[in-house]
Amino acid sequence: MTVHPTPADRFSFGLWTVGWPANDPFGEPTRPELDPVESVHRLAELGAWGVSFHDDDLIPFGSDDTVREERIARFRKALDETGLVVPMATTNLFKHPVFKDGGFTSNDRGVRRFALRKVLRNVDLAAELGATTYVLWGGREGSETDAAKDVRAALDRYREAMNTLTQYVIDQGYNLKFAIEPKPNEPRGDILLPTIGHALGFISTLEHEHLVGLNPEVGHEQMAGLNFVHGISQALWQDKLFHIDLNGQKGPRYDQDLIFGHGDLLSAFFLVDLLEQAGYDGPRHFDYKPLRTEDVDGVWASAAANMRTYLLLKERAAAFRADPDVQEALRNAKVTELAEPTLAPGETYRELLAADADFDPDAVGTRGYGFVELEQLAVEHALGAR
Ligand SMILES: [Mn+2]
Repeated sequence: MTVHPTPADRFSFGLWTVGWPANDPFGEPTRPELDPVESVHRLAELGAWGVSFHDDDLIPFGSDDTVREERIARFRKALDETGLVVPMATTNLFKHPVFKDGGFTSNDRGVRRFALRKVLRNVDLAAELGATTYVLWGGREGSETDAAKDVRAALDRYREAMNTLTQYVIDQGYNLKFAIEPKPNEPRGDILLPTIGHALGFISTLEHEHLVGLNPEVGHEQMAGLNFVHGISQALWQDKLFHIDLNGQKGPRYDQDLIFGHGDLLSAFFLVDLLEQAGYDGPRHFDYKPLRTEDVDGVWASAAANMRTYLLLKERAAAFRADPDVQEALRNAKVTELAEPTLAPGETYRELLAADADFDPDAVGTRGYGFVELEQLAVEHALGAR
C-alpha cells in the first residue's frame, strides 16, 4: 500500500532519536553523530512536520554565548529552508554528573537551583522558536534506596519547580504549556511520577494546573505492565493529553524505544483508533531509537517506518469503524450503550431503588456480550483480512 506522510499528518521527531549514535551501557557508538541541520533536512524530505530537541542536543553543555548563538542560527536557517516547525522542546536534566541525584528533586539545593535556571533558559529558546509544549521527563528524579530520598519532600520540591516554571511562562506571556512524561524506572531504580495516574494526581495539586499536562510514552507505561490505551483514554478524558511519545516496547523489561508498532501491534492499532476517534490534534511525536545494528541509511529507513506504520494503522482503524459488521458487533456488545447515563434524566436514587423489580439478574447473567467476535473483527482489520 502506498502511504506518503505529509506535514498535515503532524509527525514529529526528537533530534535525539535519529541522532542517537547507538551507544548503550555495554557498547560504544556504532554510528557517527548526526548534525542537527542534516537531521532537519532528512526529516523534512521524509514528510515529517516537526522536530523537537533537548537544549544539549542543539547547544553542547557548557557552551559560551557565541557558540550558543551560532548553533541556534544554523538550526533556525535549516527550519526556514525546510518549513519544519518546532512544536516541542525539553531540557536535558539527566546526562551531566551534576544531575546524578536529580534536577528539581536533588537532595542538593544548589543542584535544584541550577536545574531550574537551565530549564528557564531553554524555555526562552523554546518560545523563541515557536514551541507550544515544553516536556519534562524527570529521568533522574528518584532513587535506588528508600533511605536516601524523602519522597514527600521531593514532591514538594517538584511542585515548587512546576509552580515557578508556570509563573514564569505567565509573566513572560508565552504561549507554552508543560507536559510531564512519566516513567517507572531507568535510569533511576525508581522514578518519581512513575505512571500517567501518578502524574495526573500530582498535577491536580499545582498552582497553575491548566498549564500542566502529560506527555505519555508507549514504552514507559508498558514497562510497568499497564494498558497504554486505557492510560491515554484517561489523559484525554481529563483534557491532559498535551503531547504523546509514540514507540514500541515488548512488555516489562528495559526501555526498548522500538519503532512504533514494532512492539504490541494490536495495542498500537487501538491507540491510533483512539487518537483519531478522539480528534487529538497535537503532534504525533516519535521518541524511539533506531536499532544499534543499523547504519545511517537504516536510521532514515526507521524514521520512515514509524510514520508509515502510523498511517497504515490509521487506514486500518478507519476501515474497522466503517465496517457494518463492526458497527453491529459494537451494538450487540453494548459498547454504545455505555454512553447512556445510568440514571434517567431527573431520576432520583429513591426512584432507582424502587425500580428493583424491573431487573432479572439471573436472566441477564446468562447473556453473552460477544466481545470475542468484536475483538476478532479488529484483528482481521488490523491484518488487512477484511
Ligand atoms: Mn523510552
